Amino acid sequence: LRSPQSRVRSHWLRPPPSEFPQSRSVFPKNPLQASSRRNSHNQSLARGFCPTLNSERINFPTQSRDSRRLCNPRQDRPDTRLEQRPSAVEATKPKPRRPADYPPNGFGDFWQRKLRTSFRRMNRSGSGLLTRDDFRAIGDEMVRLGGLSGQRAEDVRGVMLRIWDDYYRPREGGSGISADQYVAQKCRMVNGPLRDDVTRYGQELFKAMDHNGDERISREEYRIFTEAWGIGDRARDEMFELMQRDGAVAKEDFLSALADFYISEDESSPYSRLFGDLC
Ligand SMILES: [Ca+2]
Repeated sequence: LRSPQSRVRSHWLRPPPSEFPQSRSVFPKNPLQASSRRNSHNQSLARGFCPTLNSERINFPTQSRDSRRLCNPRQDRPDTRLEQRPSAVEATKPKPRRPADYPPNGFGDFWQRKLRTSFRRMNRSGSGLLTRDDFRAIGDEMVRLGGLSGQRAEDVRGVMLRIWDDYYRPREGGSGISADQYVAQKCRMVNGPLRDDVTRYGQELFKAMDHNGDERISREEYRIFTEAWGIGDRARDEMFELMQRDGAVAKEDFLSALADFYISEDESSPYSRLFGDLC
């Protein structure tokens, strides 16, 4: 008689060749059998079973890409084809350009319409004469809509008044400028100093828009800016989608859009509506 220990040991010993069970090849010779196994495998996948995981039920949606990838170790890399495909909005985004890269401006009618549109947005009083009071009113409105107080409120008001003093105040005297004077001023500058000024002007405006100082314009901050300037909802949503990345607008994207608006004569540019529908 064999002791219990020897029986346990014999269980792990390799049996003689004659005692091998009938081996079953994983590659059946019969093609019908192979086809049957493939079908069974596919049906298991369709039902959400994963044969390589001991047939446990996987609660993935039936036939989802994820379930098939989990069940097939060869497909261990995620499918990035959809992620690489640009969205419709991404496809219409113009390539960022520096102000100096634009060709000389010929003062065309379309470009002048853009300027008159921006003039109307800034002329909050609607008097036809752009004055310091317009910029004070815009600053006050941005503070009110943003619920700002203290130093931050003073900073926003200060930026708007500085924009008036540095970029719009008539150097020849007088309390304000008309739309014609505004356009004439831009015609004198667009092929010269405006190429630098538009970046500095945009940086100042960005400071007033960025209420929490994180160097990005959130959707809410952009809403406050457009409401204070009288820019319509449709243009607001369209421009934000064009400029945003990861849900907010970075400074370089805003500066690029602003430069396009003030310098480009391209009628197909989507940034033509940065200050709302053209007048
Ligand atoms: Ca911000």
